Amino acid sequence: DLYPNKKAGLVLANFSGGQGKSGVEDGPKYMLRQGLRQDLQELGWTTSIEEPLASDDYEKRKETDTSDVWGIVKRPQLVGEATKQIYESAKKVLERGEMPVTIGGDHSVAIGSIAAVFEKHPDACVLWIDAHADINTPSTTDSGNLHGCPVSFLMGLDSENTPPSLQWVPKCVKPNKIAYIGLRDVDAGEKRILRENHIPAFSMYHVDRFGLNHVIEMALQAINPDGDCPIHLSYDVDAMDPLFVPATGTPVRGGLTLREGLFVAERVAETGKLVALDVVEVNPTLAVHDMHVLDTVSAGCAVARCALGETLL
Ligand code: HAR
Ligand code: MN
Ligand code: MN
Ligand code: MN
Repeated sequence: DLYPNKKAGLVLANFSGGQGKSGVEDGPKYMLRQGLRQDLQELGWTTSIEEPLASDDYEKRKETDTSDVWGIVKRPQLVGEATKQIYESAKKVLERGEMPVTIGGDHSVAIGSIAAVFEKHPDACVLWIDAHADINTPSTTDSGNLHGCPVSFLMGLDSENTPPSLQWVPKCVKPNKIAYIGLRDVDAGEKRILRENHIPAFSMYHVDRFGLNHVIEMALQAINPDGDCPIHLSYDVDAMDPLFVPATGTPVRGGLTLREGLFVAERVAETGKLVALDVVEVNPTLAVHDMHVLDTVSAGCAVARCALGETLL
C-alpha cells in the first residue's frame, strides 16, 4: 500500500479574504456535504477535522474592516491571521502523523498549509496545479488580491515589501522545489519572476505540445529528481476547464479536461510521496445552475479522492 498510515486531517479553510468575491468560504461546507469525509473513509482513511477559523468571523471582518490595506494589498491583516491559524492546524495534523488535506477557501490558505509542511518536511517539494501562477509580490500585483501572491511569500521574494502581518511566513520554498502545471493566465510581472528564478512552469501550451503525462514527469523530475522528496500537492480547481469546474472565482477557458485534472492527482498518488493536499477555489455561489454547483464540488471531491489513492488498483 502506497499510503500505509492512511490518516488524514481535514483542515477546513473556509476563507475568502485573499480575493474579493464571497462564496469561496463555503467550499469546505459543500465538499463535506457532498460526502468527502465518508468517501475518504470508504477508501480506508481515518479522518479528523480541524477548524482553524472557527473562533473568529473572518467574513464579517472582511465586510466591515475597510482599513485593512497595505498600499495596493487588500486585507493583509485578515490573510495574515487566517493563514497563521491554518498553519497551526496543519502542524497539529502533521504532529499526529496525519496528512493535512486543506479545503479552501481561496488559494491564500496554502500559505498556512505549505508553511506547516516545510516545517515538518524541509526537503518537501510543491506541485502547484492552477490556471494562475499565484506568484505576484506586493510590488507586482495589479489586483492587490493576496490569493494571487501566496507563492511569493513562501519563497521570500521581495521580502522587504512583505506586509507586517505576513512576515511570520517562513521562506521555505526554493525555486527548484516548486513546479506548476496548467498555467494559462499569468501576469507579465509573474512571467518575469518565473523566468528569473528558473521556476519549472508548464502551461497549457506544454500540455498540448508534450501531453500531460510527459509534462507531469518533467515537473516531478525538476523538483524531485531522485523521487524521494515528500510532495505537497496544491490544487486550484480552476486548473480544470470551466466546462467541468464552472463555479470558481477566476475561470479561464482552455484548461485541463476533468480526466486530465484527475490524472494529475492519480499520478501524484502513484508516487507514494504525497504528504499534503490543498483543494481550493471552489465557489458554489458563482454557479448559475445547481448543475454547476454539483459539477464543481464533485470535481473538487474527486481530486481529493484520486490524490488519496481511489483509482490505484
Ligand atoms: N494574477 C491575478 C492576480 O494576481 C489573478 C490570480 C488569482 N486567481 C486565482 N488564483 N484564482 O489562482 O490578481
Ligand atoms: Mn457565505
Ligand atoms: Mn490559485
Ligand atoms: Mn487559479
